[in-house]
Amino acid sequence: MIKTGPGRPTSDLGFQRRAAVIRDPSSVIPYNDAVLSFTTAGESHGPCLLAVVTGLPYGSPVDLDFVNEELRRRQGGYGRGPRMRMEEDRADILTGVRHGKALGSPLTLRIPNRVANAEELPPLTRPRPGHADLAGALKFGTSDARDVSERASARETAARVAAGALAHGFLRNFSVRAVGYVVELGGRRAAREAASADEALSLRGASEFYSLDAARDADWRALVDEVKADGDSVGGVFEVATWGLPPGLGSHAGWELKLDGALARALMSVQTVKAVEVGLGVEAARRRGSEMHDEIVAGLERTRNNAGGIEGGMSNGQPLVVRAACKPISTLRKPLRSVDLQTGREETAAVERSDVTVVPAASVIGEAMVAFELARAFLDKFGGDTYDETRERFDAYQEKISRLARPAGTA
Ligand code: EPS
Repeated sequence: MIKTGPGRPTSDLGFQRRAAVIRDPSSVIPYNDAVLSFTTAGESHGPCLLAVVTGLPYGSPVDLDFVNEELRRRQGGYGRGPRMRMEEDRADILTGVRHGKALGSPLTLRIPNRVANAEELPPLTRPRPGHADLAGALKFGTSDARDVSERASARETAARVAAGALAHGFLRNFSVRAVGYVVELGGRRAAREAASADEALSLRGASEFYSLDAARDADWRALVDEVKADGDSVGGVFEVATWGLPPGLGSHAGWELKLDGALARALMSVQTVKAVEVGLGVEAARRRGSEMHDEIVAGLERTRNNAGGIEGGMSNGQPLVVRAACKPISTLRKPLRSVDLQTGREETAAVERSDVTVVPAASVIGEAMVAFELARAFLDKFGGDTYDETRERFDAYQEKISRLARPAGTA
């Protein structure tokens, strides 16, 4: 018997290969058929956006309606800019699916852009503070930051949502459901209690800000209107809660295998995000151990969930709770100071069409990124070549852990 990856004894060659790839930090590169992964391609005003997903087992049902519903949600939320009224984001599948099921080959999703005028856009020479413009222009040695902003734009997140919703659709077959919602806008907090995914979804569906507290909408709307009238922008915080996650996803055995590390990286990579928390997050630093840790009681239940569903880099069977803080969007109608890269003179920053706030949209993007990372960890533990193999392994594991949770001597 060979020991591979995180302490997993196996003689199964498929598993051996998967574990070897996971152990390699370069496993985040796409086009690896043993690990669920995705990459995106496309510019904000190019012909289309693409997401290429690899590693979805053969025979997995592909729920394109769910993908398109999430794409529609990403375009919405109060505070979005005019571009969202010009686009109608819908994905079609170019490769990797037959009769509604994954072929186990690279799966390509395409979202056409209606506004596809990248070639006609003027140079962007006055970098916007907060945007990728200046760092990217310096990196490439160009005075036209348009070459950078076309790709740095949050328009790219449409492709992430498509890939994430595809992975989320896969997880939903195993009763794992992630719900992203806004918990704070411009420093004003919303209530965020929900006992189940169904309750969270129904509360969220009532709010035009995708919060669990529609009673907050009027106040937040007034805030966005005020900020807009000032030519300014506003940020906030979203949370993603996931119900139904089995324990043991991720691993304590290596830094690169930890689930919280993977989630933090995925969320931190979203365009507006400046901070990520798990469970109590920063607040944990202010508590004593006795006030922080979640006691374990009979049936392996927990008295509370301050850990946010992750201990030792692994899911622990509690709902997973992560939060991300979004900065205010960096394109301002009343622009900040900048320097023209062609003349070297101080000028005001470029003003581009933009949103006042993207926190509701960011909650959709965050949900997609979380779902994708969870699906990757799920398939690392249970995956095989086919959907049926994954299901068999998942069912056997569920049976095994339910025996552990039963007190000795009970049936
Ligand atoms: C976005 C599309 C963009 C912006 C926004 C998000 O479209 P356009 O630049 O044509 O108006 O509305 O981009 C940014 C927030 C950014 O910083 O670049 C989208 O599809 O989400």
